[in-house]
Amino acid sequence: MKSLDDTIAAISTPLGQGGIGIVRMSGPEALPIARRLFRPSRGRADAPWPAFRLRHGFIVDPATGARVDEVLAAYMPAPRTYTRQDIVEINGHGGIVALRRILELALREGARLAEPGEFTLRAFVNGRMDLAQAEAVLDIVNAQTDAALRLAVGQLEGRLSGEVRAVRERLVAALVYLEATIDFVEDEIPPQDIGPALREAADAIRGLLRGADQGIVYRQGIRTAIVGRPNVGKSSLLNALLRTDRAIVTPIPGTTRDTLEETLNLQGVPFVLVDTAGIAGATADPVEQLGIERSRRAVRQADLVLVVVDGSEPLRPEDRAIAELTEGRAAIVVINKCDLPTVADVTEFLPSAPRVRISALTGEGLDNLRAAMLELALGGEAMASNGILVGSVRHKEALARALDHVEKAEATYRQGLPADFVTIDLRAALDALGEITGQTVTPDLLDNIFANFCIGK
Ligand SMILES: Nc1nc2c(ncn2[C@@H]2O[C@H](COP(=O)(O)OP(=O)(O)OP(=O)(O)O)[C@@H](O)[C@H]2O)c(=O)[nH]1
Ligand SMILES: [Mg+2]
Repeated sequence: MKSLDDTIAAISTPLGQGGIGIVRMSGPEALPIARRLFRPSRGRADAPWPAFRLRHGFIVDPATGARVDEVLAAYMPAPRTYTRQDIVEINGHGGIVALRRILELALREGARLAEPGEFTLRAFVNGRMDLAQAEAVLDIVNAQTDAALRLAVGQLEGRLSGEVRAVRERLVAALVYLEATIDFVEDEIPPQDIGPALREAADAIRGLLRGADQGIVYRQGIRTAIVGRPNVGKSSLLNALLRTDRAIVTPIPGTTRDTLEETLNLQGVPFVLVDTAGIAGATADPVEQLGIERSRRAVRQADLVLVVVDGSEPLRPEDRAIAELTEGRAAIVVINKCDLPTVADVTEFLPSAPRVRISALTGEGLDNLRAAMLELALGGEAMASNGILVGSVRHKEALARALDHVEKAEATYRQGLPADFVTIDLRAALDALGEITGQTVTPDLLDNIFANFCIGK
């Protein structure tokens, strides 16, 4: 793992032109480096730097004395900071060139460029937050809807961690008792029934797992591919759902040649809509062929497929070929152009999928389509407003493993097997739960988690 004692620096605001941009430094050298670069507009440069206050001044290249930017700078001494280390933040004008210059100067003066998520990694390692909370920081940055944000903030506040800890404490108490019975002769410790504690722990984990599929949906969204043969109205449907003219629509088959993605927020669930090139039978056009290959890939990667057919025409062999592509996936048959007389007979078409008749042109039926999409995504339930929803596949997987071990421990305990049999599973369950909060975590896992962060966070 990277050294935690280096002083790291990064541009912490998005790249591009903005009103302000922030260069952040964390580590023991943050203040000395800042002192070498910063000239206050008032007071002496060598006077003590006031803590937790914004100071106005200039960043100056110490080698040339040239002014680089006019800034507001703040020094936050350890330990009451994000990383629990000394932090200096320099708020420059948002231009990317000036921010890069400030960062370069900080690096030249001895800082090291921060890796993705390294500030938050330090916050975790230095005990300011546990792992689930650190991951919540990433989720807050990435939240696409209010609901996803609410979940992430709840997790940052430690609600999931608190619940997981409570379960761990129960299991630890049971483990301590069992180990005592192994280590001491029976009559030295009062007998205790740990059955109820194991059952309660299992119930609590089951409760967390129950909401996990929904939580993951809110957090990660639903990849929704819109597929169909050319000209059935896929792009029109995308536009109608988004209420924009995002995609080009023409009466010419083969208008959309590449996939196009846009996020739709339906009651807090982010649906990543993917408009695709119409899948035709045989085509000689190489561009069209590539587009069609992408459409097939979009179906393979989708959580949900909207299979669009033109209701004003009989179904064609291509429609059936497309239907076959969706096998094994959640799909909705969207019968479009219902403002025209209906001709298509869809009774035999993807018989197990729900079907919705719409007109992308007039907007008719779109409410039913939205309802059907939500139904498939959430199984008909809305998010519990105060419940804890596990929103990450990683957490869900760890919980499932923990539950498995607790159930095994319960079974061996009830069979009256020697305590060692039970403690093996209790330890494994504790390890699995510890992966969520970070109490038991491997460096590889940490690297994996923090690699998803952006630099400067
Ligand atoms: N009457 C009627 N026409 C529609 C409807 N939806 C789309 N159209 C028309 O159908 C034609 C094709 O629409 P697009 O949205 O471009 O179809 P597409 O499936 O994206 O086509 P490709 O990109 O070529 O695969 C356009 O002329 C649309 O105006 C509808 O609900 N009713
Ligand atoms: Mg199109």
